Amino acid sequence: MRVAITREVSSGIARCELTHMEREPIDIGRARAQHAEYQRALAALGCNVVCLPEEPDLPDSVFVEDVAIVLPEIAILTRPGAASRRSEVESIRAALAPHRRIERIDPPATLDGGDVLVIGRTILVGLSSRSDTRAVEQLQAIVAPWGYEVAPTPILGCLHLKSAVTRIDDDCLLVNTAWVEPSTLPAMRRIEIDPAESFAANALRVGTCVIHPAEFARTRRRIEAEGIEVVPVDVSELAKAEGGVTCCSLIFEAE
Ligand code: CIR
Repeated sequence: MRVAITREVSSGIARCELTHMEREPIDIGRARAQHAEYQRALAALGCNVVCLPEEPDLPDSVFVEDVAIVLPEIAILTRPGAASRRSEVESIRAALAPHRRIERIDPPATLDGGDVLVIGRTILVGLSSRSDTRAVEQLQAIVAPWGYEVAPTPILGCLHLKSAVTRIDDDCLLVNTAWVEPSTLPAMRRIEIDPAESFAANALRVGTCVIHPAEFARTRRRIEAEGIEVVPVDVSELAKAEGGVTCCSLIFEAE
């Protein structure tokens, strides 16, 4: 069974963290409707969606990806780089506990799941304003028993590694080369985003399809031209909180 953990959009989302974006009014009703559509897309792609209740006092809590890394063998709770997000961790621990043995990143290290990209036995970790080398060292020690190598990866000008690069097929990355230097990535087939669509590298692979923000039609055509099926979802309101499609779910296989 494929599980997708999500969380309702917080009524406090207007107070979200912003790093590279100007604050714009967020229409909460629209954000919730888009989030519901996103969850329907996950369900249509075979996910058993487990939606956690709203956390009014945790503005960014819809972005569950940042709080945990779920590997087939173990789950690792992160210590988010933004102090305002650290209380998001406990309810995610409870949601993951039935499915995985759980470890955690300890202070003073910080790590956001948005900086973590797993490619086979390589775990890339973006060195961002949220994730540091102490977290890289801790993560390496936690995952070493299963043969994973953690690779710190510099990024420039974006929030998270997965703002700059995501995996869209077994052998293919979707990349914004303005935000990550391709030579620091594993040698794989690469599709570059359309340069007019800076935020288009964040795609969510589910099975053989990818969920991708509907507004990035040029990049979508590039992905489809490579024979990959795209499910466009409008997440424009959540994007005002600096979130993309990967950050709204934690997807893993469970018994
Ligand atoms: C934050 O700054 O933490 C949130 N406003 C956005 C987090 C987006 N998460 C992600 O891309 N993984």
